[in-house]
Order: sequence, then structure tokens, then C-alpha cells
Amino acid sequence: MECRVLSIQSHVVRGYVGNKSASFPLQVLGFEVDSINSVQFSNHTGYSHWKGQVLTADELHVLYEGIKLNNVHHYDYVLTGETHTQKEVKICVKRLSVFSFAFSVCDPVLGDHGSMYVPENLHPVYKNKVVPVADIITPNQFEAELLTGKNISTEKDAVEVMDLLHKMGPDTVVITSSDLPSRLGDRFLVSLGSQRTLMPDGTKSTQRVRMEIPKVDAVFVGTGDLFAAMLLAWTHHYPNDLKTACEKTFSVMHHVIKRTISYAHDLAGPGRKPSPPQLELRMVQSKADIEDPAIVMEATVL
Ligand code: ATP
Ligand code: PLP
Ligand code: PXL
Repeated sequence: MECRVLSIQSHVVRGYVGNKSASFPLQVLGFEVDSINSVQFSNHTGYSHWKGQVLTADELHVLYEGIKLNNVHHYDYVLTGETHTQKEVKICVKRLSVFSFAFSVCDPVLGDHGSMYVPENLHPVYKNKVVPVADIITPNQFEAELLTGKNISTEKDAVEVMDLLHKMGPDTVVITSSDLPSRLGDRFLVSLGSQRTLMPDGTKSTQRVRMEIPKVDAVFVGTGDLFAAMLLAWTHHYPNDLKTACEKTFSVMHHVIKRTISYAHDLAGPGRKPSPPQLELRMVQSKADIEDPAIVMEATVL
């Protein structure tokens, strides 16, 4: 059956973040993707220069009106991620009240490793308006801590934080990366997931998984957006099997990142650090891996 996703994210002319990072892989997997570009920038903000426009709440409303007049405002999934500005946060909240959708996937982008992308006064909006209506969320450790007010120093802490996040609304939570020590050594990072399922007898059961991901020594941009899109796709196909959905999702990430870093090193030359344009995700080149990812990442059920 056809599955239609409304993706409200950034557009960039050059490169792969936001909608440029989410649409192609979802389409390759057979999803219909309707996109609203919350910003249109020349490139992501990690380059030396960037220019462009931000969609206003009024402009979003006009687009919504057009869609609604034609009675095509019903979606299976709404996907939102980045919210760089106050305006975008408002848009993110507004979309919740106008479009009709069955499931919502949200990457609550607030910051990473102690540095904030979003001003602190907007955090309550995420806590009270965005996370409660999300079915699937993909915070990093820092974002999970900010949303719950609880620090993660051990795996037990992370499980408690994911339980708190479930209590706030989402049935599926994946902490995309953490500083927890990996059993495989310091060249791996740990990611944890938790999924609450309603059983036929009315009780709730929770599946929790851990992934150990080989670290690549570079900063990628757009990986969070690709991750959320792929978790949407694979939880759609495996709705009650977080282990398989995570293995597919993290395997895609691994293939794309490997291809990207290898090409970036070729471009940069021996001993030189690749630049942001050289590190743009090799998305089109990864089409076959996105369609049918060879499983190279195994999840451990906790
Ligand atoms: P945000 O929530 O702010 O979008 P994030 O921390 O959730 O960010 P990323 O840091 O982009 O998202 O990571 C998403 C996924 O991309 C990780 O789970 C991992 O699979 C992959 N990834 C990103 N950077 C690296 C890296 N340097 N080495 C290995 N994997 C990476
Ligand atoms: N850097 C900046 C300035 C950002 O705004 C974002 C996300 O919005 C990121 C990095 C993270 O991007 P991603 O998680 O998609 O790699
Ligand atoms: O989520 C990554 C992202 C999305 N959109 C824009 C960005 C970035 C990261 O820098 O600049 C416009």
C-alpha cells in the first residue's frame, strides 16, 4: 500500500541536509514524499558562507491552504527535524495543528556535546508541544538529557531516560549517539533504542537494543536527517521489531558514511583534513545500499 510522507525540513541548493537528505532515500524505498522547505539556503551552515531565506509561518499557512482546498492534506507520516530559528520552531509546532497524519517522526535538534543550536527559552516548546505528539524521536545523548532533565552516565541511566521519553509520548526512541563506553573499545560509539508495544492483552512491552558503531574521524552534516528518514522507513516495514529496524538503519548509515569519507579523503589528498563541501554525503552514489542495505551492524537486545 502506498505510504505518503510530509517532510518539513530545510532545502539546500548544494549538498545534503534536511529534505535533500531525507527525500531521495525515502523515494528510493518507494515512499511518496511531499516536501515543504522550511528554509532555502545555498548550503548548510557549516560552510564558510551561507545565504538564503526562511519560510515564515504565514507562508507555510498559504501552502497548507492550497493543499487543504484540494483535500490532499492527509498523511501517513509527518517528518520534521532541524529548527534553526525561532520562526522554524513555530512552523514545527504549527504543522502539528493543521496537517492530518497517522504518525509523526521528529529529530529534536537542540544541540550536541553541550553546545546549543536552539536558544534555551525554546526548550519548553519541544518538551510540551513537539515531543508529546511524536511517535518516533531520534535525539542524541545531549538532546535526550535536555528533554528529560536527567544526565546519562551509565547504560542504566540511558534506559531510564528512554523510559521518561516514552512517558512524554513517543513509543519509539533511539538515542543516535552517546558517550557511553563501548564493549568494543574507544573506536566505537554506543547508540541505544527503546520501543514500547501494546500487546493484544492490553499490557505494554518494551524492547531495548544497543548498537556499537565504528567512529569515523570527521564531522558529517545531514546524517541526523538521513537517520530519521531511514528509521521512519524501516520501522514502517518492521513496526514491532526495533532490532531489525535499527540494524537496517545503522547499516545504511555505515555504507553512506564509508563511501563519503573515502571520497572526501580522495578529494582532500594525503594527510589533509576534508572540508565541509568535500564531506557532503555521497547520497546518489549510495542508491543500491539504501534500497537493500547489507546488514553490517548487529543490534544487541538488552
Ligand atoms: P541531531 O539530533 O542534532 O540531528 P544527531 O547527533 O542525532 O544529531 P548525528 O550525530 O548526525 O545525529 O548522527 C546520526 C547517525 O549518523 C549516528 O547514529 C551514526 O550512525 C551516524 N554518524 C554520524 N557521524 C558519525 C561519525 N563521525 N562516525 C560514525 N557514524 C556517524
Ligand atoms: N550543525 C548545525 C549548525 C546544525 O544546525 C545541525 C542540525 O541542524 C547539525 C550540525 C547536525 O546535523 P546532522 O545531525 O543532520 O548531521
Ligand atoms: O540538520 C542539519 C541541517 C539542516 N538544515 C540546515 C543546516 C543543517 C546543519 O548545518 O545548516 C540549513
